[in-house]
Amino acid sequence: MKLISHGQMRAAFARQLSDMYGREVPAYLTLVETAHEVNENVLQQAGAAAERFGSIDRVTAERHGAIRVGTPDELQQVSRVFSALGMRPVGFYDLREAASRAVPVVSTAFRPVEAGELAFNPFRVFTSMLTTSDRRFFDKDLRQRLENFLAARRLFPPELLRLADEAALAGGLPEERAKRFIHLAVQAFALSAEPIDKAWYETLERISAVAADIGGVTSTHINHLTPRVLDIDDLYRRMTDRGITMIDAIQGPPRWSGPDVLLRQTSFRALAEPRRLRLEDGTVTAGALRVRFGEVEARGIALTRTGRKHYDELMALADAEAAGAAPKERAEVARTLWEREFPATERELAARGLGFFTYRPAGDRVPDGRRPDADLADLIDHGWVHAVPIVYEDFLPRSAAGIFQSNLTGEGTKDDESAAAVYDAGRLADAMRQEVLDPFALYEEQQARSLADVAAALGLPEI
Ligand code: OOG
Ligand code: NI
Repeated sequence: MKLISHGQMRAAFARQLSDMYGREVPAYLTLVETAHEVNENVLQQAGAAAERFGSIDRVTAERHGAIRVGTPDELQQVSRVFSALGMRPVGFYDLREAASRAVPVVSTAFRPVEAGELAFNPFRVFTSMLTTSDRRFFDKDLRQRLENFLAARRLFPPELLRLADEAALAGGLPEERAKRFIHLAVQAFALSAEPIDKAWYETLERISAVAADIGGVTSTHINHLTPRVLDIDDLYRRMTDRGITMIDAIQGPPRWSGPDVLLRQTSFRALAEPRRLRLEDGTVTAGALRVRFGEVEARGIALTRTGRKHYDELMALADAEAAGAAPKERAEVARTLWEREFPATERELAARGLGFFTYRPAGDRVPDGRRPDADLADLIDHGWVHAVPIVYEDFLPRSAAGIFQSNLTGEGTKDDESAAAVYDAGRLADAMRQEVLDPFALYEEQQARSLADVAAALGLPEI
């Protein structure tokens, strides 16, 4: 029987999730519409250059979502659902340390890993797990109550998990079952109409609004869905013109004259959504909670470990130089630093080993009597190879913390006297019984494969 592939299911899931989220959060539709306008505009002005980091079809369909779960078991179930969609856990982010406000979660991102799958549909989901055993946030009593509450809820119906496992095993699902799987998966991330225990929610909210959003309710929900845009500064202006209040800064590298690297993101503050609240006497009233928001992002070249180190150092320098300054001034300080310190061309990023590229032998090279050398900078400079940037497919812990924080109203509480519980990639991998992949290793492999092909084609030893 013909199977609907993981990639086809992922694309359908992303589309249907987007439809649902648009119905739930109309401001998201404004964001998508504005993103389309911006992308159209860039495409018209820049032509082919606009597609340097992916085809316009890919970029137009591209979204990332975010979800939050409470326990290792829940994370394991999430990983089964995403396996069926051809998405693997990549990267480990410790938001507990990256945020100044209380954000008691650690995260990974589920995404496709192969270039062909990413080009087909790059849908990814930033997935956070509550760190219930971190004593800095939850004392013994609260941890126990929290774990009891979480153990009693069920995020995913057994039928969904059964279909997920079947898809993972078979490499896809027959059409009817694929449709059923996608329907159930989308529903699992809808905002629930179940009444929320107000006192319990508020108990957790005093620790952190994120803890309340995760452990104060009986289901999970898609927390935001982020379109990709080709000019995020233009989008920021257009949203502001439309009367939507954005957070005060664009996260990530500054706008500058050199190549786009990594990831730039911005968001608008969570909107009040009607939720039903159960009071202590059992009555249910209409209330409102602000947890879901809108975010948009622009993506650039993936940096190597060395490139990333350089990036992190420049960010720290910008912070130090702009300490106490308003966001606009900080952006200006960062821009000046970048213009002075960061490689100004793709060629320099490639030759200095700071950015990831795929290489192929140049078919159009005019012979000049030279022999190629197994040296990358030399091959680039003498026209032996063409370099195509590898797009950054992951997230930035600091930006993620900024996005989380911009939506928290209170500081929350964190006891700095207690020791942090150890959560690392290995602990998430154990929970999921699945390796957490290292993003740098994925980009490295892709680049190395292309260089091996170049070496073979040019008759060179290893480059
Ligand atoms: C996730 C926040 C992080 C991003 O794009 O960095 C994130 C959340 O709010 O659950 O989505
Ligand atoms: Ni996000």
